[in-house]
Amino acid sequence: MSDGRKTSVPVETTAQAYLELLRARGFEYFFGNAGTDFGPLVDAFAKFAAEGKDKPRPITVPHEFVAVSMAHGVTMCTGRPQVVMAHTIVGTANCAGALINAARANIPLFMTAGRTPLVEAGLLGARDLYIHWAQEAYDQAGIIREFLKWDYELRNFVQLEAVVDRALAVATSDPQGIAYLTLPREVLAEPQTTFRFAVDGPGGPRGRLQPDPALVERAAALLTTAESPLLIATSVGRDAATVEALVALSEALAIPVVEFNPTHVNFPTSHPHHLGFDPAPFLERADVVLVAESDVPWFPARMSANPKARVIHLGGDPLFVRYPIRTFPAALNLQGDAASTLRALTAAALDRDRGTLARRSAALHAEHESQRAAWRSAALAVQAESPIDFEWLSRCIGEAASEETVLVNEYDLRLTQVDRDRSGCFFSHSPAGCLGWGVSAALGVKLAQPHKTVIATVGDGAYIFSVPTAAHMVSTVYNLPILVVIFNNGCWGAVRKTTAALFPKGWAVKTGEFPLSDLTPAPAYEKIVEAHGGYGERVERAEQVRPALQRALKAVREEGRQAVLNVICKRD
Ligand SMILES: Cc1ncc(C[n+]2csc(CCOP(=O)(O)OP(=O)(O)O)c2C)c(N)n1
Repeated sequence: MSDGRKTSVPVETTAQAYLELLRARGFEYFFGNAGTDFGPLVDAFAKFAAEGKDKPRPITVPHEFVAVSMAHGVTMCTGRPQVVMAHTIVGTANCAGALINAARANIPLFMTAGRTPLVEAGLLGARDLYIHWAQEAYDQAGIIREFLKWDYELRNFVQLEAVVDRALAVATSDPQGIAYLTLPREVLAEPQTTFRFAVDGPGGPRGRLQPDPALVERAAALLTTAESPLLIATSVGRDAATVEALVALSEALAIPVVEFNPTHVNFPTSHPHHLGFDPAPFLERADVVLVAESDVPWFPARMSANPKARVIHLGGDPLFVRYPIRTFPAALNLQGDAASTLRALTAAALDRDRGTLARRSAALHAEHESQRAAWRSAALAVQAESPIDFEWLSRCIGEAASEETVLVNEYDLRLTQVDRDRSGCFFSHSPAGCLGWGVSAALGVKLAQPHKTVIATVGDGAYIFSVPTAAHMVSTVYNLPILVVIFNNGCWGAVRKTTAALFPKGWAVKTGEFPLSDLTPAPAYEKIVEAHGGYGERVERAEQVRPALQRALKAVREEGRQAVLNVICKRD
């Protein structure tokens, strides 16, 4: 908690003061993609290095999409916000897709950008290059404002501490998101002598938002008396404490849990109450549905919920107010910290006769077992097929994952084929799904947790979107060996599948031609990593998958080299 203590440091410029402040506020990394606006910061970082100050550590990232996605990756496994800095309007534009991902995933992020010099002459840092005129916009933050919680421009040195602290407070308050600050060159370059600031920053802990106790009681009564309750979770595991709370509630009332499009481990997959990833079979009979941090608990166009079901939504923002349209039925909206809400629900649960609960739990267990048997058979049925099936490849990755492995999935890994029991052993793409995130997010995870083995699972499409040269270069320079497994089906399968689903008897299905979705002839993706000194291998036959994974993991774990497996898969 802040005790208001102040400290003073000698500084020569505002930029140096800014870095001192970031250091004091505990920022670990500074992901930068620099331009002519960065001069004062480049110089300040050089001074920092000469003084042996290693935090925030500057990380040079040669594409902004990679920089933001790496910061996303660090924060999703540590919870701690990072700083990214891009170059003026153009760098901000390159960040946009990754920022949309971070915003929809509620990643707290301090996003900053240079701002072309304000004045045309007369101040240190004034315009002196051709680009300095055209790189000014009437509203730089407007490029991405819809996905920000807050934006501001640093006007002068006097407000430096207040502005940075406000950005941090806003970004980390629930629901968490992005604060965006522009930094004019003259302000950063302005000469200073001393910087005096509060050691801890203002404001004590904000605490966890508690749900309305009266609503908790009503929800608990509904859940307790339900004959066929159902719990659907998507991102509730963002906070590891919530997983335990979810297990306790599920066990107390024998409620099955379905993870629909999970972004985190929400509930251990081997728990007998885990009933997979598709709510459809359970929705029709469920009389009470608890939706836990799930923006889309089911697809109304494809699955029908029991029209009489009482639906309870819980989470920091159960209405997802930033989504223009989202109208799932809601008997109750429990707004509040998810872990606290789940604990309160468990505590408020009424007595239910033990016989009923035991019978229900046994039925869930049986269903759980038969699901697993079916999933296993589905993978074994295609284990000899080449081109390789996604199910078999996913199963082999699941087997190869050890206790200390983190899977970072961008779409293609089949969740039914991997165990996801420990919090933090799995992350998936943002609900916004701007492709290219997976490889860089995995680099962020490796940066935050160097002792872990990190495997990114991506499609060939997603790999191309990930700006591979920039990502592999950062991996080499900062010693971040990860394994990337490319599920290479030679196309944008999602585009083909949705076309076929829309028009099952249409021209594309009839002719077998799906224009605008083909990614062949494909390059030898495994050679790209080789150019970066990494281990690359093309895998064409099903029986090669397991040994190839072992070879690649050996390169990563024992040789400290990044690796890419280009696995030739069949099209759906
Ligand atoms: C930046 C961006 N552009 C386009 C899309 C639309 N899109 C969604 S999935 C997909 C195909 C992804 O291809 P791949 O990664 O190879 O996976 P596959 O669908 O083949 O399994 C595309 C193009 C997107 N989500 N993001």
